[in-house]
Amino acid sequence: ELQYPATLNAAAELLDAMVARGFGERPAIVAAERTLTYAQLLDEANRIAHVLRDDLGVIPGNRVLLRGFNNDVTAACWLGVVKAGAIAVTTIPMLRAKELTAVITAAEIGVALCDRRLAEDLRAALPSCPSLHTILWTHDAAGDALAARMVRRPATFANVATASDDVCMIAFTSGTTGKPKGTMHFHRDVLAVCDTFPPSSFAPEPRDVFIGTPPLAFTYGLGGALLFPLRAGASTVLLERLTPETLLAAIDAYGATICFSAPTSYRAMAPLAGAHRLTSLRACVSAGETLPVATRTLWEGATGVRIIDGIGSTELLHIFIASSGDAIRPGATGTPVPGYVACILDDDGAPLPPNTVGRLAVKGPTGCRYLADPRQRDYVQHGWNLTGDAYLMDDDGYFWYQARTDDMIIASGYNIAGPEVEGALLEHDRVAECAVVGAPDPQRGTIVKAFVVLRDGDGDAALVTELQEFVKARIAPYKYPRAIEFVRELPRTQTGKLQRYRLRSNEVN
Ligand code: 3SK
Repeated sequence: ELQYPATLNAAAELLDAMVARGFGERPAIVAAERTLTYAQLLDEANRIAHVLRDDLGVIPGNRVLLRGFNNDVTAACWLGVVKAGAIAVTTIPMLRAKELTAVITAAEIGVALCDRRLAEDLRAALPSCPSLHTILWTHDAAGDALAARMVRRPATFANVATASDDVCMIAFTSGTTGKPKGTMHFHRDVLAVCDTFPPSSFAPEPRDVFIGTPPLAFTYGLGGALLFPLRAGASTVLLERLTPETLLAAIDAYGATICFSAPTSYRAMAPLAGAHRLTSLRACVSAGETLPVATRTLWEGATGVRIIDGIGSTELLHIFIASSGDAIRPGATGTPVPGYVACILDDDGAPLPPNTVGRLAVKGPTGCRYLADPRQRDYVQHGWNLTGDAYLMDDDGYFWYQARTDDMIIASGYNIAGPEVEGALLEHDRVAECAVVGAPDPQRGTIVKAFVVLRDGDGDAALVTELQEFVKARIAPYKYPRAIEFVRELPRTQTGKLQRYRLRSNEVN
């Protein structure tokens, strides 16, 4: 069992402790413009902690919004916030004003550190966010406000002596209804995820170089691109806006050994892999959505590197079921990560026998703590975290994904709530009714598909494009419906309830 001291600051363990252990001159973060050693990263995080405390009056327990791309500054800000005993609330760059407002309001954010390139939506959110009193801009051509303050502050900082069960981060997940839920995680949780999945799956070492696609604002990316490399004394390559082609090129250029990504990305990279050496790569992690056997076969055939599949959740912070090496069974996600236990329950919470589909239930060193949200009662029952996934466990204890138990759509590694996309579509004058579901797609696995009933007239290709652009302008663009089908009516029960299963199986007219 994992044991951590009662007084624990996760950032101090990931940075100060590593420098004290002799990692100071080793590269910690490799970014496009510069490389930061562990000592330099510590210096920067300390200055940020000073700016937060001494310039902005941030006190332990305050929530600080972080809005940036995957780069050295976002990483140093996260560490600085946690050193100061505050709570890091990272948001993915694509969030629009409406979504930012919901996050800022729910987390009662007072201070934001925001990349100037992402200013527009934060500015648009401001009038509806009375709690937000201070924004410091980074990456600002007109003068980087955070950097200007950092140079005036000391490079050493007395880390706040937080309790191991003080909250250090709140990660938001959009949930099935589209109303975001904040998931709170303790300092000890941050270390627990570093000390469970990575050592049991790919045993990171100081010579490892991590790289990957998920944003730092998604807990999958935070672990794979920051927490896991630092805990191992390794280095992480943080590059903005990676595409399949640039990720492959970067693996070679930086000699990356461990890659974190999602099935769609491995599928997109596989045909291009032949043009790259990829000799440094020793482990590829896939999560965020189920890994199709065909994608595994394609990637492994092209590169010879096996994919470590896993399932995690924002609620549990990181991966809790996975398989690696000879234990891989294509098609199965794997077995519980050491430290976690999992089982399959029926709708009444009773355990189901092997080979029976039911609700995946998980327990371990991390667990769901929603920020002031009654949905806590649905997610945690009798001590089990119910992830919302339907799974079966075979006779050998392997877990096989079946479907989502709710209406959440998982596309390209993102959780997308159908009702939120419906809400955006319904703002369009011509849309009378709509329903959004996940639809199978040969290239992407699952795509967002909208069934739309028009007020009048017929739909055509021009209207499809118009509706797609309309949605992109209202909510984060990755949520837009890649497919739109115009129908005369939506399938409903006699009591008017939408029959989503009929839409998924395309039983519409
Ligand atoms: O979706 C997942 O599988 C996942 C993995 C790690 C961390 C967070 C999530 C949602």
